[in-house]
Amino acid sequence: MRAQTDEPRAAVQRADIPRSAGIWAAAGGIVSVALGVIAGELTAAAVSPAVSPVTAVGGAVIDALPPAVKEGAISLFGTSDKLVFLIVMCIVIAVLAGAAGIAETRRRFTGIVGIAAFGVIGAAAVLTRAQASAAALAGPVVAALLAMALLAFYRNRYQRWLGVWDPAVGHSADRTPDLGRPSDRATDPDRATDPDRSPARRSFLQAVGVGGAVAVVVGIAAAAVRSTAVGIAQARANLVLPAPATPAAALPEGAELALPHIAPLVTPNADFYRIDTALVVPTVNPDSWKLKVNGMVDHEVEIDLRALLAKPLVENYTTLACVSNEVGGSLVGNAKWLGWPVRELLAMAGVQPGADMVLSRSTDGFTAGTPLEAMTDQRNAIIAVGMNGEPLPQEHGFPARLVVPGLYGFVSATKWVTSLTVTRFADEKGYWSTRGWSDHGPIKTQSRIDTPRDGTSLKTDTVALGGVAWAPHRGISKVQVRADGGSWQDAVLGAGISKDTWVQWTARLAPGTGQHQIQVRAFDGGGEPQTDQVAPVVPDGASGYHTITLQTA
Ligand SMILES: Nc1nc2c(c(=O)[nH]1)N[C@H]1C(S)=C(S)[C@@H](COP(=O)(O)O)O[C@H]1N2
Ligand SMILES: [Mo]
Repeated sequence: MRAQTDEPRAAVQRADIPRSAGIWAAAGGIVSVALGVIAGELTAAAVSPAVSPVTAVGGAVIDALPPAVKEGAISLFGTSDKLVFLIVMCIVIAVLAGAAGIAETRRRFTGIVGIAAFGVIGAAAVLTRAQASAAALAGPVVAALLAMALLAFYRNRYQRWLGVWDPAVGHSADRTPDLGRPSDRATDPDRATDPDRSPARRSFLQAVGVGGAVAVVVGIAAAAVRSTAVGIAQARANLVLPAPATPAAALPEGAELALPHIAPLVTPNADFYRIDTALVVPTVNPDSWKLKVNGMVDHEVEIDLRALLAKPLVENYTTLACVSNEVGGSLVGNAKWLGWPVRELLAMAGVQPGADMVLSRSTDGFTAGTPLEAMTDQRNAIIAVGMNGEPLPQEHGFPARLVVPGLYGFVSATKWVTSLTVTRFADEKGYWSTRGWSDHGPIKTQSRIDTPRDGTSLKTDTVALGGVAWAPHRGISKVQVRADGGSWQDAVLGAGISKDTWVQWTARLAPGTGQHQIQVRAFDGGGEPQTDQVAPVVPDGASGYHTITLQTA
């Protein structure tokens, strides 16, 4: 044992273990875990397609993060936050796998027990997913068992390479490095006195190389298999939306201010902000998609996509906003949505007295609690299938989502929606409302300066300003700007589409030369000004005036 090692033997150990051995031990761990994870993903794809072990772990981590950290990630990485998260997760897994590989060669079973622990964590994570059944456990279990078996295999090869395999006993020594006496090793034909040249070394390295190659090839194949997503993209491309029974009116003359650098009146789909908790965009097969209505209803009803598309569809512009939008932020957009009024579907089911909330649920387990009233009054609350003349993009909820004018997305805009449960606020809560956000989420009146950008230096002493203002479902009646806390001046408003959409505005200020603070504020359709009270995004949306600093000459 190492503790009793006498000096000459210790010297042999140091000399005989090649520097690269630790790296190869780590590589063995990484290959073992990679192959295990791939096998687990394939198993999951076969027996429980809705739950992937890797994204389940990632999703569980995301769910467990405090809202402040999530907000931080959103503002740091924007829409690429998921890709960054997945990459970080892969790196963390690889580092842990490498550590398990090294640990296992130092002391048998330490790495294997580590992997087993991860298997348990993976199993727990899949069970937290909304779509999980007992079958979902197969993925992490297969992943962990295969990784453990492979790690044992690599450890044996590794120890054999470094000369600790004891053929008499048939298993390797308890600890490495424990190289035995050089003279013993020389008697084994498999071992050369120089471990860098032994056949055992070649055999170990080959095993790592072959395993790595298999991991890459099967990994790519598995990714291809997983892209049933591709099939669904195809189905989406082939889907022909019916003409609306009630088309949106043409944009009014002058609604779009022909000013550069202001957000366009209608946000193109490719530029529309995306916010959701899904690590991988949920793929929902339009042929099997159904929307169920249950809960406090006279009779449960269910509608599939064909039936939905056969309904008289309405088309309307609605501005969607995220509660996580900072003052001046870009998590807001305006699109032309095509869909069927939610109130019609609720009427088919027959809402019972006493209900005051509709809990909508998506395939990925996200839920939103919307006031029943917002879905039964005359506003354009719809089950949307189209966005700006196309089927919903996959990341915006294909094949169907909710759009409810006037409410932040977290309490209304469920994407990939599959059920509506009529219930009461006293009985149920939506996803974010159990995580520090409020139950109700009316969109606060807000305005934003798009041009000039904050910090710009101008060569003139007059400033041409432009931006957008929104108070969905209340409308915007007035926008004002001011410099350095002076008197407010009215901006010119675009014609506007409806009270459910934002308006563009433009204004001119002549604050003189120097450095200036420019502010904007909006008034809703009832003449109510937006508040100057500064509030953070949590729990019910940011408020305060968007303020920029300019230098004029
Ligand atoms: N299934 C699902 N739907 C969801 C979410 C989600 O995380 N999952 N996020 C909501 C939030 S917080 C917002 S702001 C809107 C954003 O919709 P968009 O990504 O189409 O802009 O979707 C809502 N619908
Ligand atoms: Mo949101």
